[in-house]
Amino acid sequence: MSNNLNFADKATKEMVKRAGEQNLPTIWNRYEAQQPQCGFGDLGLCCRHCSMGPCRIDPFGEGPKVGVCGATADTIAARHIIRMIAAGSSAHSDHGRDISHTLLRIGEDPNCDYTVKDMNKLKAFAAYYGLTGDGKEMRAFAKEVAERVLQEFGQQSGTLKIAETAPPARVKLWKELGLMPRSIDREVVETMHRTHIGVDADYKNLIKQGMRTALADGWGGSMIGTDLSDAVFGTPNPLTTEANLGIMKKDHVNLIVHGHEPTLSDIIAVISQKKELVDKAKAKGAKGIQLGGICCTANEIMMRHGIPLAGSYMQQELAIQTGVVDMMVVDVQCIWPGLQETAKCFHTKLVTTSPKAKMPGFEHIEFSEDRAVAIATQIIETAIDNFPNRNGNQYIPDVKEQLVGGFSAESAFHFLGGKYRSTYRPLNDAIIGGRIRGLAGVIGCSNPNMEYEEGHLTVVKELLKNDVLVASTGCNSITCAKHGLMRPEAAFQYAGKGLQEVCQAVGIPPVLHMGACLDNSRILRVLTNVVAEGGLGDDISDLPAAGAAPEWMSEKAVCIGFYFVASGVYTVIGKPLPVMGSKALTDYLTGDIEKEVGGKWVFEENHIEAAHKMIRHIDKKRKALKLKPMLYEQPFKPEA
Ligand code: SF4
Ligand code: MSK
Repeated sequence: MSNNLNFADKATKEMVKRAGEQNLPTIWNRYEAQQPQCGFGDLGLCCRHCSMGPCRIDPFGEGPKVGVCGATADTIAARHIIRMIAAGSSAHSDHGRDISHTLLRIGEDPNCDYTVKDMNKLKAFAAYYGLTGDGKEMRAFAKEVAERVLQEFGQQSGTLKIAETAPPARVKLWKELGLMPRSIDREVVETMHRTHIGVDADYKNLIKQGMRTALADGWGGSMIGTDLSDAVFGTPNPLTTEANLGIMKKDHVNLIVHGHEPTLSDIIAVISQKKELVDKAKAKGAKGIQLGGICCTANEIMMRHGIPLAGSYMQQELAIQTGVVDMMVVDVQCIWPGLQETAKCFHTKLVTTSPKAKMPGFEHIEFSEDRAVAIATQIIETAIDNFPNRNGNQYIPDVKEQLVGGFSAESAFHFLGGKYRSTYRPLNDAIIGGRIRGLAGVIGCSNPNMEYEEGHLTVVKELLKNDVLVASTGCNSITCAKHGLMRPEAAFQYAGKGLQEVCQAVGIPPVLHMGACLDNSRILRVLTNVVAEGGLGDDISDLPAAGAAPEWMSEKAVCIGFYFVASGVYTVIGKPLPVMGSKALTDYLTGDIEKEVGGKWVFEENHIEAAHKMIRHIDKKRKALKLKPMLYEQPFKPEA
């Protein structure tokens, strides 16, 4: 086994130890079995875009410096990274498209199981498109908005309307640079076209298209997905719940939802405590039904229903290895096909539900929105029926932690504005006055290539200590929740004095859970609202703010990073992007790109140094804005 097994999380530590004793498969074993991984791939120097290849570039020795077609390391690495962006943008944007279709169904089908739960949010969203809904009843309005927003995906002229909600200075810059996304699907298609053999070979021109494709996600597909999810399922408001494997109950039917899209899991959350279903569970010998979530489906239903978080990305098979998961039902993204090998050793039923994601060894119960309640009921009943099939190999780690989660761009700062006033003024004043040093978005996955959660926890704690308020999404949120960083009292334990005062005054934790990885668009909104509130510059790139994904792994994370960079954010990741085989491309992404878009990439594998680089950047922006010195002494004082 790898020596990366020093887990900060006691539940994971216990379960991985048990897995070793029982010879159960884990992600860490599979990672170990892949070593050494391909160095060409790691550096971005392999290409298989045509059958004259595959080609690889020798970065050090006397081997070839170009592919069969003559493509250089710069071209190959740039083409590869923007294909990663296209995949990430597609994943988020397809999710956003599906939610748009749910809204359309609400508009067209009088018997639809969904409704618009937050009409104010829908109206605010519709206003971006000049739609008021005046005189229209709910369904007609839902249809009108859905039809308009669906044009954003496939329109043949103009640019994305929703991207114009970025700060005006940013929109102007994008227009000058030719970065305004034209339509969501078009940018992805054009990226695939340009990276076909014999098309675009200029690395900067490729990256420009990559950024436009990423912006089509962050300020397009993801933002539409987040806003319409809020309209349909409800805009989150802070609530209290629990996180980690210890949320499961031995005497209950445990049903784990996993993936990203909340359309099915939201209905499961709504109906799972219906008397008929609970009675059925009791008839099978259980005391009730316990829902829990993994990955971003977990974040979605935690934010809106308080359903506890069972674990993050890296804990998906460990949940099954407790022996008490009667069903794991999955939708799309971040689900390991390898779960089937674990499930073979237990009674757990694995169920796929999306026609886009079938997996060997999983039962398929296809979800369809026109029968949402009926299918969700069938799924819960199947989980209940499986309860008596448990075998003796059961162990739930007695580890869980409380959290306050469910902050949206509206609710987080409604809080900061006080009970009756929704305004960003107090937040801006706290930054201007030196109580809060700056803002950080810390987000993203975990990866077996580094010590699990060490990156997230080190970066976040170092930022808090230095009075940086942290907004979190995705699996970083689950990690922060599991480690007690999302309890309001956490400010007293981890935050500097200035941040403590702000958290205490408004009753928020120092790390704000802002949702799933789709919901990084909420962080874009927060930054936009801070700019609009005034006093901190005209653009996102003026703000004392930075972003980090210390343990990233997915193509979505690459896309998210690029849309933050293209929005003007200093963006730090742990393991470098697979571009290091091209010095020119690496230098550009971590250097000169900042002169063009105001943001850049930083690769930093030392997590303390990663946090310090973010703070140095925050200080540089504070200085440029001529803000007051910090009110209280700061532990990290960058050299002058
Ligand atoms: Fe090789 Fe060029 Fe084909 Fe890529 S596109 S596989 S570098 S010949
Ligand atoms: S689930 S993309 S591991 S954050 Fe969104 Fe977590 Fe990353 Fe998947």
